[in-house]
Amino acid sequence: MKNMILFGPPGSGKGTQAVKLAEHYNLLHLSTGDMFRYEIKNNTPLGQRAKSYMDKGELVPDEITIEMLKERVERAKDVNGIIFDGFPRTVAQAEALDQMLEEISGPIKALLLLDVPDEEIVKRILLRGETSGRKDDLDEEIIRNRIEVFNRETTPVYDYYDQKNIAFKVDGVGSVDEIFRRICRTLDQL
Ligand code: B4P
Repeated sequence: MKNMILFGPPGSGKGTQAVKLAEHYNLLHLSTGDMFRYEIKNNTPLGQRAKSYMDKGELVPDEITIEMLKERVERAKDVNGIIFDGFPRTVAQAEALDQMLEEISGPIKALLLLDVPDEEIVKRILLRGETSGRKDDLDEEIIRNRIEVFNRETTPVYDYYDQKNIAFKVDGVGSVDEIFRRICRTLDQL
């Protein structure tokens, strides 16, 4: 497996599974959410711009996100492959990703959607909010806005890769290890 996308609504377990998959398949894990949180923690100009969107549960504008990701992908020339976590979240980001991978390394081999019902997501994120210190995890209204943004702006990304016959759905409810095994089974069959 070379380059792949871990896809799904907020709180579907992308970050959780990406860490395990990166280790198992020896891939570089790139999470745009983690990158933004790092910039915010260090109070950089990029972090200051991203924070206003993230706190409301909105997407950070494409031009900021694509530029930041491109810089990281360019630095990753010698890796075995990349697991993209939380990117792309819009069709414009997907098109930009395809273009940058064409220039730099191989194409996306698979997109895996972690399928989790809305009510389970709200429960998980509120629970994480008790310890994460993330403003976007604390307020149910903001969490529901993140789900709405996902349904409106991000789900078309699934169709974009489905048209290329490389989009797969995995049941995202169950224990972390069960879900990990489901994802590996899907990937190993490719
Ligand atoms: P992300 O950091 O991508 O955050 P996420 O969607 O909340 O997390 P994820 O799905 O990774 O869930 P996790 O494994 O942590 O994005 C945050 C914000 O950044 C976005 O709202 C946006 O503003 C901005 N952003 C990021 N990328 C962007 C982009 N490309 N374009 C524009 N804006 C962008 O799991 C969640 C919780 O569930 C955890 O507490 C975990 O312990 C728990 N959990 C995991 N698996 C479980 C299981 N099987 N059962 C029960 N609980 C489980």
